[in-house]
Amino acid sequence: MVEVQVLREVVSSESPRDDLIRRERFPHIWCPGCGLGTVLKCYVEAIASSDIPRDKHVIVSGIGCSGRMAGYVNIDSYHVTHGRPIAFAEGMKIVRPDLEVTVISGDGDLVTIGGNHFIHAIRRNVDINVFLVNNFIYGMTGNQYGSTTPLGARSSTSPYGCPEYPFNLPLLAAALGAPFVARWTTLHVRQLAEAMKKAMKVKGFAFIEIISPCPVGFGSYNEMREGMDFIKFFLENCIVDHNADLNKVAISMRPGDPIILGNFVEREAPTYHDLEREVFRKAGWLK
Ligand SMILES: Cc1ncc(C[n+]2csc(CCOP(=O)(O)OP(=O)(O)O)c2C)c(N)n1
Ligand code: SF4
Repeated sequence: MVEVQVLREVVSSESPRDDLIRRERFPHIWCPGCGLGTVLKCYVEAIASSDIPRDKHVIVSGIGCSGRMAGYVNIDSYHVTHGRPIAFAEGMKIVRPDLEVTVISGDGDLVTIGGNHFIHAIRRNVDINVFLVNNFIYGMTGNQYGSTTPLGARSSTSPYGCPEYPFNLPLLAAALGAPFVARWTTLHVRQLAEAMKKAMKVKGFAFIEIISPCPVGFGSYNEMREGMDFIKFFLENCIVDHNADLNKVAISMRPGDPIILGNFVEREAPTYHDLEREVFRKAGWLK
């Protein structure tokens, strides 16, 4: 009873970013200790402090706990089929280049089922932001392992340890030519919101891997049953190194193995939209 009362008070209290949040949809679906609320907070802070008008921001999410993000942000938002938010966002940006299109979704959605769209959008340097929430597992559907689950980590489908090597996502994105590549955790709130703001300014594919606590899913299989267990783990194991050798930033989630964070790549490269316009000009379709 006391908990319900506290929840009501939290839901009814005001926040300076209320206009950017769909409060009528609260309480949200996320578990206690989940990192997704912090990701939402950082995203609305980045929107509010960006110099891009609010009605130009668009969010696209796929399916999963992380995929519910689009439902809570009070801007034009799209909740699309599993694995397809990047494809959807690419199409929208091509038709409406004036929009600031951001994909926020999970690791399962964006690089396991949706991995093909991820690599091709980066290869083309489509001008969108992709903020991937990595909780190392398929949270919503019962904690199966996916392409980011660390080698040896337990899940409902790997009770004796995951037998696969995970993606090293900053290395993958950088190798494909992304002009902006960063990684932060939900403990690093200020750096994460700043990185999101930077990403919004980048011309081209801007990628942030957000390491996020999932105490109810990944944590329950790997002895981190409380949100605070993750926060403590991040405090003890994260190292910020903007110039890190990206060959060495794979995550094991084993105590003592660092999680390397930073804004790793910041460079300029012609975007798909620039190159397409050049072709149209040569063909005489544009002046
Ligand atoms: C085509 C299709 N396949 C499978 C599913 C079932 N499904 C829904 S959410 C999900 C996992 C999402 O995992 P992730 O993106 O990591 O998000 P999380 O829930 O961990 O935040 C799956 C497999 C689906 N909805 N559609
Ligand atoms: S299952 Fe994990 S990711 Fe999903 S809401 Fe719960 S803590 Fe968050």
